Amino acid sequence: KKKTWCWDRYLEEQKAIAAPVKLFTEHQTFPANKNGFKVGMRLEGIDPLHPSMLCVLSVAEVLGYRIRLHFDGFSECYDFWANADSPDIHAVGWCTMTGHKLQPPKAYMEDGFDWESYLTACNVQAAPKNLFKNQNATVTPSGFQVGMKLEAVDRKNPSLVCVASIADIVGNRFLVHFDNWDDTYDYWCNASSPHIHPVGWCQDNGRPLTAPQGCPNPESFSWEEYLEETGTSAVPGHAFKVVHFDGWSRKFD
Ligand code: MLZ
Repeated sequence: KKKTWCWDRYLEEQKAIAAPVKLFTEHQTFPANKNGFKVGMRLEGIDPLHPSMLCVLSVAEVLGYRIRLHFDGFSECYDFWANADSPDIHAVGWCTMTGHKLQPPKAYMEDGFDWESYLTACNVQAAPKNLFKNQNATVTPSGFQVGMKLEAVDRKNPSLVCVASIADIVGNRFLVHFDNWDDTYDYWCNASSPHIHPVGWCQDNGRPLTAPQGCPNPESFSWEEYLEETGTSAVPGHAFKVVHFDGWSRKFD
């Protein structure tokens, strides 16, 4: 007969100890730390599968410091979990304020969407502004500008370092987009991310660089020609923060 699995016996068998609760942040402690979000509240947030898009979301479930977010008008299968202090979520009106396009609920795609009439029509509340943390990081990472080029790890295919662009900047984070690929490969990161490198890094380190999709001669891709053709510039080397890992380090100009 199969015994039911339990932590106490498992730890004993493995001669292991549980990581002490005090090592965890309040965000990871469950379920003691409540957050102020309530089911039904509306907000704006980044679609994890399309990180370039900001969408109309509602709080579908609250569990400790976590909230389940739902895309208004879409199937529940796209719901996702976020921490209450996630930098990926914003109060109603944030897109208008920052000049971002807001993806409306499905039924509103053709017609105009505006928050005020939507909230009234649905008889729902916007999540209060004071619930949004991490919204004050207005220090833009110096040296990074939208449109600048860099070399970045494709996090879905981590063996590839590819030609990429800065597609958006919010607070201290920016959106890495891969040239001529769709936005499902995009990701948000900051200047000290280990996944990003300045133009020329692959060459300097004897690593292959993946050219933009559809590049006629990917083998003979040249940054110099590409920057010239596209009328763009490279993110300056000094913008990248040097990151040291155990056993290796890298240095930039
Ligand atoms: N095998 C994958 C690679 C995609 C690489 C994209 N890098 C941004 C494909 O061809 O879909």
